[in-house]
Amino acid sequence: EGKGNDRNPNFDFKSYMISKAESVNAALDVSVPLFKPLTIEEAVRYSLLAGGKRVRPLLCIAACELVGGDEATAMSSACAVEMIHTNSLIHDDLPCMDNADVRRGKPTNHKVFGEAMAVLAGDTLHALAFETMTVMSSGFISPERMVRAVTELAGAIGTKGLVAGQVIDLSSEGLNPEDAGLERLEFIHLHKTAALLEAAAVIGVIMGGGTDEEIEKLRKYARCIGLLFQVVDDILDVTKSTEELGKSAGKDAIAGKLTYPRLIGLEKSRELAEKLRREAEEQLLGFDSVKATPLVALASYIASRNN
Ligand code: GRG
Repeated sequence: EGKGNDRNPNFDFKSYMISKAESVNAALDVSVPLFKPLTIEEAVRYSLLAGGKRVRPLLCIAACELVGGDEATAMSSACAVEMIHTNSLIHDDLPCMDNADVRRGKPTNHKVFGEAMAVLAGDTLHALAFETMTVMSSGFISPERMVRAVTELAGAIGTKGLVAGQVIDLSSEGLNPEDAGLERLEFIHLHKTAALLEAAAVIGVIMGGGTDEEIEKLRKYARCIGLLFQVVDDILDVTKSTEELGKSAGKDAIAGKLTYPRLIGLEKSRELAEKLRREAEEQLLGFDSVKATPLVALASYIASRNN
């Protein structure tokens, strides 16, 4: 399990993921040095280095490598995308949003450093993302490509991206899931989850010197795996809650969260997941099949994860 795939039987995705995550973690570590007074840098490092899966940086690097670029060229952008992601998680967990106590297996940022510091840690990551990607990449790529990449990342955050998804998500609270509709659910996922994955992939292609056509293929690939991630998440919510009824894993399903199985049923949700995985893979057909291997494996990993 997890070792190899059809096109490249010797490819081990788990090892690939771990080794990329290690490079990203090392780059993130040096991107936020500790200055005195310590609190704000500590708060930033606490969440940034808390050990997420680093899917977005991996996607950025793999997309860059797909079109012939290398890891080093994509690294600062990969870190920038992860900084924006961490920023969104810290703010999402605040009492005025999701009011969450635990994130990445640790107490949330505001639980440890207080709400004011958590807001500021998020703001710091937002600024640091753009500083990191622009300062660290100058000399690697043309100013024109850099501007395009910055525009792409900015676009994924605001009212065309994360913020839009969060606004609609917050305004859906208390709606009867049956009345909320599939369109609303898809809007939320396309903005809260897919938008930043799209930016990660597209920026990777831009850094690697890819064409407009390649950019759009990777955009579509990332949109599919973003939705796939959420459909699988919803399916796991249901299957877990029936397996261990009443335990915390199934809490959301029981509380009446808006999910795919709730709207279209479990069987149709599984079909949708398979369709999205296939659609994601199709976007990679025109590329060098060895270079596409990590991205094919990423789609399969997201489709078949079971916790
Ligand atoms: C200030 C950038 C910013 C945004 C404000 C708070 C907000 C608007 C949006 C919330 C966005 C959000 C929390 C989306 C959830 C996306 C998601 C699928 C999170 C889980 O991602 P994983 O599984 O987590 O990749 P790890 O911890 O592995 O990185």
